[in-house]
Formats: sequence, structure tokens, C-alpha cells
Amino acid sequence: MPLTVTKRQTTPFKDQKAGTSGLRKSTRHFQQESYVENFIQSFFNALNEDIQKEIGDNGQVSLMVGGDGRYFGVECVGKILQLAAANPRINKVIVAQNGLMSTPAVSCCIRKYKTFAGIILTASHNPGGENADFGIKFNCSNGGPALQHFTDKIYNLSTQINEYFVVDNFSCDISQIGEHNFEVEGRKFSVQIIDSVQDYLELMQNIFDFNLLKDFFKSGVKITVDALNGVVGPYAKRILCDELGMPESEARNCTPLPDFGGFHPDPNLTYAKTLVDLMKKGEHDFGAAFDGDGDRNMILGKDAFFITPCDSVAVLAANLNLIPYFQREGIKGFARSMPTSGALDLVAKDLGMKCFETPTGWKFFGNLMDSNQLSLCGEESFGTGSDHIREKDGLWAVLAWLSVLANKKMTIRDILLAHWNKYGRNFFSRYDYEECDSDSANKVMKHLQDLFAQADFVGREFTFGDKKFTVKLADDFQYTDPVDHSVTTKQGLRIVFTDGSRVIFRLSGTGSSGATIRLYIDSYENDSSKYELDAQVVLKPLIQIALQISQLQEFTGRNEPTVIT
Ligand code: G16
Repeated sequence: MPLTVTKRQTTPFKDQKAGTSGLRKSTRHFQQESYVENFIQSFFNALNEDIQKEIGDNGQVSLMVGGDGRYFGVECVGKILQLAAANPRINKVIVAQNGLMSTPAVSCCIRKYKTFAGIILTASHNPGGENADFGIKFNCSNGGPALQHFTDKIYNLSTQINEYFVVDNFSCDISQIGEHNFEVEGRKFSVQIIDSVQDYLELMQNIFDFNLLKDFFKSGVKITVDALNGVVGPYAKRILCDELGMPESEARNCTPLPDFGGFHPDPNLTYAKTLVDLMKKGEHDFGAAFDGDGDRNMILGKDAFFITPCDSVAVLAANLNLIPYFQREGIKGFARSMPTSGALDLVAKDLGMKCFETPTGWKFFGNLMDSNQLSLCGEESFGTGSDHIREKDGLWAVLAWLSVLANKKMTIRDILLAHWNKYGRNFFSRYDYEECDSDSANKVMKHLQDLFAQADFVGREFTFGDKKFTVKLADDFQYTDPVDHSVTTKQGLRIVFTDGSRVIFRLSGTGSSGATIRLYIDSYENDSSKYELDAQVVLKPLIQIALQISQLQEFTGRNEPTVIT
């Protein structure tokens, strides 16, 4: 049957504006008639302008498409193929087998196969299923998330769209690896199905010393991972079990499921509770959990010793020279998002390296990596990664940690204690108040902005018990990209006290309904007798002062956060 293009009339949706990382809404919202088609066509319209600019009039490009296996993903791949086949600027779409590809693997494959862009079907750490969340995110040819100016362009086009183009009878079996060739109105179009697990494995083999890691697994150390039924499962099984020798039974929840088997696939102390409970038994030396799309990680030591993501990136920074990739490539610099604690800065200072402070969002690291100024970066939101790709990478972080452990032959706890003894400890915690009423959340932010505007707020003293804090700086974080000089404003309200402690308030940009207020608390301590204290105890005065200043409980009616990390 000949494949022909149909032009279909449509009306715009007004809400297709990307958040911190792509467009995330309820699955049912995405399932509305024409919702996906409008958004993807708007992306193609934006992309076509770039193709015209970069490749010229008859330029054609290829696209990478993958997703975290959540409900509606396969159907969405089908829609994307029908739309891509109708777009004369796209001559090839590369899809992962069964549409399953972790976010880091998409980044790896965009770079390896040199596609012009990528589409990732994921709502990341948000739950999946018919009654949960779905998401679509666009990546660029460097493998990283699209920058704001591009997602803004898509949004603007989506508010004006009145037609999309589709090949209605286009279909392709995405379960078979290989190339499928088609002709659409005399134009060649192909779909290549790839084994992204193999591509990702090859990248990891090029970064880490697999022989060292194999020996480490053989040494009797007990390692376990929990993929929370997200997409990283097949990658973890292939690399950790088949290649490195971890018993299959230690690859927990490693079958990607459309609803993640009911898990909230967010690797933190609250949602990865089964792993935390298992580690508390003291039978394992190392445990790790991943999120739905495999870019986040949480690392635990024996007895569920928790490494904050802020400390994780700092310890890796101090030990990067143990990893072959960095021995070869050198270490160019470090970066962290603004709310992430200053632990990484201390290592950077010690090594005489620069440490950039960016807004929340992995996309802000891309320019620094592309301009050779950044090797390793991390975010408090359980993201760690390097310039091997342009996304954070959960499994990479696990292999990096295992490389450190294999070299140092110390326990995780002892590595952390030695690190704090050298650099001091940044106590860090984040309180999340999820699904608050948007108006109340906005009132909290407005109240803080009004306070910051008062001439005498800087210098004001706050006390809790015998602790006194004096405000040194209060602002709304803004960032000027050192490479393209773009300015990003309103990235979090921060109060810095004279002793260097910080409290930061931000509205999350990854939720699908209501508003999530994040309160970040960071305080430095260099009294070694305190290094092993519980962060919640140490930070209590600051937390209470943050709540007092913001009146968060009064405005939202929330007495407790939903998640504490
Ligand atoms: C995304 C971004 C991260 C960001 C995180 C939290 O992660 O890629 O860079 O730190 O959201 O954002 P927010 O605080 O706005 O919710 P992911 O894993 O969801 O893609």
C-alpha cells in the first residue's frame, strides 16, 4: 500500500511549555486527541528552521527516539514515526528495540550515530501508568537536553499551530533489530532499530577498567542494585551481571514495567525504601537505586549509610584520577547546580580547578562540556555525570563509585570519613512539599521576595536555641552562561548567612500537577567531632529558621514535608 502524507487541521493547546526537563503531564492529558501530534509537529517546525540554517535547502537529518518504557510510550513512538515519515526533512529515525532506551543511552546514541536531535519519552522519576505521568523531552545533536531558547520556540509554535502532517498507514515493527526501508510519496525514509544496551556497554568499557571491576566483584564484596522497574534494568543486568559477574539475584526490579510495578521510581530514601530496608540488614557493602529513565542514582553503603548526592560528586571529583577515561582525557573543571552543597567547590579549590555554579537543570552543563571546561558535575537531585555524554548517568555513577572502592579498598563509610576529615563536611538536606496548592506556593515565594526587597533584611539576625544566624545575602539566583552569554533569571530564592550556611527556596519544574516547594539547607562544619552526627539534628536550627522566615507552614497548611532527603 503506498504511503501518503495527510495534512490534518488542529487547534493549539496552551500548555505545551517545557519545565526543568521537558514537558511532563498526566498520561491522560497526553492521550487527548492531537496533543502529542501538535507537540511533535511544533518540534519538527522548530527543528526544520535549524536544519535549513545548518544544512541548507535540501538538508535532511536523522532522529533518535527512545523512552523509559512507561505506559503510552510504545503508542507514542508509533505516532512519532507517523509524523516523522511525513516530514521531508527527516530521512531516518533510529529507535531503540521496543522503544526502550535510558536517558543516558539516548545521549550516548545521539552522539555515536550523529543524529541531529533526539526525542525521549519519559517523565523521569515521576510515577508511570494510565493514572500517573508521561513526558516528552527533546535533545540536541550534542546529546544534551534542548536549551531554553529552543524549547521556548517550540512552545511559541505550539500556541499557533493549525495543522500537522502524518502518514496514517505507517507502521514499523520496533521489536526487531535492523533497518527497515520505506518510500513516502517517492521519498526514501528508513527506521533503524538498535540495541542501545550494546552501544552503552561499549561506551562504559571505554571509560572504566572492566578487569579491575571484575576482580572487585570476585573479591567477595556484596553489591546490589534496584532499578525500581525502570528502564535501566536491562543495562544493569548486562553490565553488572553478564560482564562484571554480579549474581542475577542482586539485580532487583530490573524488568522495565509500564507502571514501574507500582514504584515511584525516584531513587531517594523515601521512594527506594525497599533498598534502604535491605541495606539496613547489613548484608551488603554497596547498594544503588535508579530512577525510571536511568539518569538518577542513589548510593548506599553497608547498614544503609547514605551518601548525599552532593557528597557523592565531591568524593568522585577527589578520585577521578582513578578512572581510565579521566587519566586519558584530563580533568577540565567541575560544576554543580546552585542548590547543591558546596562540597564540590572545596575539592575543586584543593585541585586548583574551576567549579561553576549553574541553575537547576542538566541542560546548563552542556555548553561548559562542549567548550572543554567541564569534566564532572552533579546535582543534589540525585544526578551525577561527566562529559562522556550530555545527560546525568545513574549506571555510570555506580561504575565510578565501584572503581573508587576497588582502587581504595576501603568501605564507603571510611571513604566518606576520610573525605570529611580532609575537607570538612557540608551537611545538606532537602525538604519537598509536594502537590501544594499553586496559589499558596506562590504566596510563599512572593512573601520571600517582599522580605528580600526590605532594605534591612540583609544584616537581620535569626535565632533558634543557642544558634544565631545573620543574613549576608538574599537574592533570586540568576545565571549568565559563560559560553553563549544567555541570562537565566528567577532560579531560586536564596538566603546566605554570614557563616556560609544557606537556605534556598525553589518551585520544582518537573511536577505534573499543583506545585512542589523545595527547601534546600546547606551548612558547613569543620569540627571533626561532629562529622558523624545526623544531618537532621545538625540542620534543625537552620530548618526552623527557614520555616519561620518563609512562613511556609502558615501559607500552605503543611506541617511536614512529603519527602526529606
Ligand atoms: C530533572 C533535571 C535535573 C533537575 C531535576 C529537578 O531531573 O534533569 O537537572 O535537577 O529535574 O528539577 P526540579 O527541582 O525542577 O523538580 P530528571 O531526573 O527529572 O530529568
